[in-house]
Amino acid sequence: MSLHIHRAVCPLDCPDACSLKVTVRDGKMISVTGDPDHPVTRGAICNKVRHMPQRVHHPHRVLTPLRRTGAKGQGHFQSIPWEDAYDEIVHHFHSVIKKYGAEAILPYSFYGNMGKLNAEGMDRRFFHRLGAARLDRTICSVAGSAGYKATMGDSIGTDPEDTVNAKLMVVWGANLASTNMHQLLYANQARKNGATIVHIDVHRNRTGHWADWFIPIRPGTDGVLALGLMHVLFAENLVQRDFLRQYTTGFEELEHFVQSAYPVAKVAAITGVPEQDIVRLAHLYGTTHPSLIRIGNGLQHHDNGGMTVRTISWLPALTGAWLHKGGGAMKGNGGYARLNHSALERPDLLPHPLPRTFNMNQLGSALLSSTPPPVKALFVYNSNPAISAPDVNKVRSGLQREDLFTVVHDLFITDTARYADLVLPATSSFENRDLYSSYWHLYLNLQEPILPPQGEAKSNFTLFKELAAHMGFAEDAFQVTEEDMIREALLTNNPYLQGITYEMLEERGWLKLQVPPFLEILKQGLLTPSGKIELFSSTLQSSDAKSQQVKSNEAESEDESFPLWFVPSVNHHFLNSTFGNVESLQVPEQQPALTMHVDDATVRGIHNHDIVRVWNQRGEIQLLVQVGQDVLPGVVVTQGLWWDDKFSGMQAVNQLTPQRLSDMGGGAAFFSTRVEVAPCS
Ligand SMILES: Nc1nc2c(c(=O)[nH]1)N[C@H]1C(S)=C(S)[C@@H](COP(=O)(O)OP(=O)(O)OC[C@H]3O[C@@H](n4cnc5c(=O)[nH]c(N)nc54)[C@H](O)[C@@H]3O)O[C@H]1N2
Ligand SMILES: Nc1nc2c(c(=O)[nH]1)N[C@H]1C(S)=C(S)[C@@H](COP(=O)(O)OP(=O)(O)OC[C@H]3O[C@@H](n4cnc5c(=O)[nH]c(N)nc54)[C@H](O)[C@@H]3O)O[C@H]1N2
Ligand code: SF4
Ligand SMILES: [Mo]
Repeated sequence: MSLHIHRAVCPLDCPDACSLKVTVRDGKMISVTGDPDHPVTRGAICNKVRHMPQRVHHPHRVLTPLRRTGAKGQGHFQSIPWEDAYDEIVHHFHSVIKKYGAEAILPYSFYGNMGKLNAEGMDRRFFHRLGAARLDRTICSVAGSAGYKATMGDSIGTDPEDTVNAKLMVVWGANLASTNMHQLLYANQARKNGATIVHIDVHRNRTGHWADWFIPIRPGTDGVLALGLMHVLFAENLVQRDFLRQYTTGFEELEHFVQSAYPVAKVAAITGVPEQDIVRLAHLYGTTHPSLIRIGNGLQHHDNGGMTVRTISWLPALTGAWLHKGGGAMKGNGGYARLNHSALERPDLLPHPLPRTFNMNQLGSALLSSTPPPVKALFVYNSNPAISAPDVNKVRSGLQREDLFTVVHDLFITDTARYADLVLPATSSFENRDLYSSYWHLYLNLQEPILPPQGEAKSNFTLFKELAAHMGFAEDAFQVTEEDMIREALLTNNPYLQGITYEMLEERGWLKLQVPPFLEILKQGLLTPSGKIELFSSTLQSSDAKSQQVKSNEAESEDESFPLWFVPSVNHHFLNSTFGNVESLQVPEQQPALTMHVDDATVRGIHNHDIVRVWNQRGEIQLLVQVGQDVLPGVVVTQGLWWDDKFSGMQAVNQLTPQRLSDMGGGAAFFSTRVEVAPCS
């Protein structure tokens, strides 16, 4: 018997990017815990990843390449050798390219594995060289990132390790208790030292129950609330004018604008937050230091997501919160860890003129479009769009096309893979070497293989490298090892990465970026055009404050004959759709449910625990209803991206969500959805 405890990295799309201790017995992962030595993980991990062995050694893992034998969507496959799979792909790609051009081939991927080499490395090189259509990877956080960048120049904010010093933490549209547990642990520490925790959300979920003060708000109106807070802060002179003069642009314009356009009564009417609560929150925010705003994804999955985050990101400048250790704001800190992306992705391999680009939020339309050339081949990896993409009925109609050649590389026969012509077995991240950064904390982590590849599984890195060889791509870009590529990624002029080497990562497992205190960054100058914090930016005209006013009032593009706002967010025990097939994690989630206000239920004759129909112009699903007071009237919430086969195909919540793009960055508008609900007859 052999028993080893290895250092590892959590590969999931989660801000915490935990450092793990994995026990491996006779080549099998048997337990996973948090690394007690990692300064942020500090021995704690979520329940999901403690169940990682059940995922890695799941009896349904795909262990060989598979060729489809039944109809698309049915999920019938037979095992084939890798060489046959490669030959088939090469044959199809060549014939598509000959007839329609390489732009008729579309890669579709996201961050099922956050590893740099496996999510944005060899795959990108391959598709660039192929000349395939490009994919704009917009499904997660681009809208808010664009909004935040308009103010701050980059995705940089407060170091989470400093936030234990905060005396006020505003958790805004983030479900920390489920999605960022180590920020919650810092908040608990801060609370012990007297901090107040405020949660602003459309749903009193785990985070709302944990917070000291939960403020329910109407969906998509957070920007207006922020403007109302600014109104009070300016009116009562709770702003730091020295800071504003020194480090910001446009504050006089902003002051004038909020004073005239956003009186508290109007803000209360739009947001549903009572006037006295707006004033109380403004006082708390204006008088407490250090104060931190944790900006979540709930804000940016709306039509107005960019502008909402942009507006909220003005607040810390008004009170000078950036001056205090642990104060400021945090939306994403990915800007600090920026690696050498051109070395990783090799855009120099792209043909000229550049191939067309599809926005991943509009995959359904891309597959159904008749604009030439049609998409004739689709290559999906690190993602499960038949569940996670907006308007999945369109996506599935596209996947159903007989003339579409679809390859899916995954660990499982997901709902997407069921439509594939070829399913290729992917390794788990624990079978690979890769480099990880976090979009929240400031550490880089190195993963070395601690398990052998299961069955005939191959990593994305190996798959695309070998596919390149089969396509006859002879460039150096396809001859490298994982270690070479990590070294290339680390060679950058990013000042925060200076001094970090492969050898040091190999020796210690993780390293902290060299990020100075925020005031220093401010003094050096931000990446905005003015180098300052831009309130009313020079790149986005001030007129979009007007569009904020209009857009925040309603989801103006949704059909108003559907009276209820539908917010389908993620759940506690899955990671997007990942883990949705792990029984020990399905059990605590019970079943897909809809949270509804008692007034909305009563007028519809709906009782607690009824099964209800939820529908709009795009589709219909059925859910178990939970009637109560955890949402405002007019709002319904469901959590979790459940797999189809678990509850007879009626719960894919994204049947109802729109492909519409947000105001900035082309982001997804999952939460700007309207529906009607009725009891099932
Ligand atoms: N357990 C678990 N953890 C995860 C994930 C998971 O699926 N499960 N997913 C990971 C990924 S990819 C991401 S991007 C992050 C996302 O994590 P978060 O940033 O927490 O984002 P969400 O959970 O999408 O939404 C956060 C909250 O926004 C609320 N919300 C929706 N609309 C509005 C609104 O208009 N105003 C306000 N104030 N609140 C609103 C929702 O009710 C929800 O509580 O989590 C990561 N971590
Ligand atoms: N209704 C609604 N929809 C949403 C959201 C929401 O809040 N509400 N959140 C959105 C957000 S923020 C995000 S980020 C997206 C995420 O959506 P997806 O990118 O689809 O993420 P997952 O559903 O976790 O699927 C990831 C897949 O990658 C596979 N995978 C893991 N590791 C590897 C690997 O190394 N190689 C390969 N080839 N495959 C691997 C996993 O097995 C899994 O099937 O979902 C979005 N969809
Ligand atoms: S999912 Fe998040 S909290 Fe859980 S182990 Fe991974 S990084 Fe840590
Ligand atoms: Mo995400």
